[in-house]
Amino acid sequence: LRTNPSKFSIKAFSAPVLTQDDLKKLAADKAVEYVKSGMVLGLGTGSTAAFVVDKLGALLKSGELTDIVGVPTSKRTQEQAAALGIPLSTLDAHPHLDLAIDGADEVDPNLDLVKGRGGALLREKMVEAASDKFVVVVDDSKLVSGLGGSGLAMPVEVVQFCWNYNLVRLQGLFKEEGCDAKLRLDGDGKPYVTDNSNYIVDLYFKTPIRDSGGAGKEIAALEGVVEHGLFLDMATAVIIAGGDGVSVKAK
Ligand code: ABF
Repeated sequence: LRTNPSKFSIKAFSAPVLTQDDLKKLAADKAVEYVKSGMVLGLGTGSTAAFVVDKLGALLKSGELTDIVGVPTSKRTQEQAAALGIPLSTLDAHPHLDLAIDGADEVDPNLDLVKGRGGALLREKMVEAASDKFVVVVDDSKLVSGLGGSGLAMPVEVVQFCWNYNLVRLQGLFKEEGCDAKLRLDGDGKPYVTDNSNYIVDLYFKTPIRDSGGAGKEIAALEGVVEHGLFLDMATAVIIAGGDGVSVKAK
């Protein structure tokens, strides 16, 4: 069969441009495939995790999922899930979770994470550490070659008592690495207060953290530090949505 090329015109099809929210939703939809009826679930915080919670609510409503219980990682998520009719619980009542799904701020090639720019790091770490599986949902803007390498905040939750004392001590810890530390402020210029009534000191590294395990231990050793945003060796899988589609990296 021969065709006369001159008779055919080639139409240029341009793929629809996906927004960052589209990518977050794609990752969220993929993560929800891990959820089975009857599971106790850790519900994450942040805009990507919110898509997960929305989807869980929709699947409960349609009857495709039944008997799930959610343990929220923040007051925001608690309110969102309650409004969607998702039965809620706590670590006190459910100290062992089947699966937690949450977003992240940075993901490195080992699937280690920086989390907590949304301010919910303490409850996130408690809930996710209590889960059999921890699935992370991100768009590909969160991928870094080394943690702290994005130049954005690595949060540390500190008690309010003498917060400046701890700010100075945190500033001193990684001075040689050119790291700066700042008290996080809210939109009104007042100290940002977490769900646990603590403050947050954000660390800004100029280059990726050389030894994130060691850094985490040094930070945690300071009295008055409640938790830090290095989530090391916790993720069992990371779902990444990008222009080329959704991929899953697992340990
Ligand atoms: C939570 O939400 C946090 O640990 C992280 O700080 C943030 C990510 O938010 P988003 O999905 O909106 O980028 O997962």
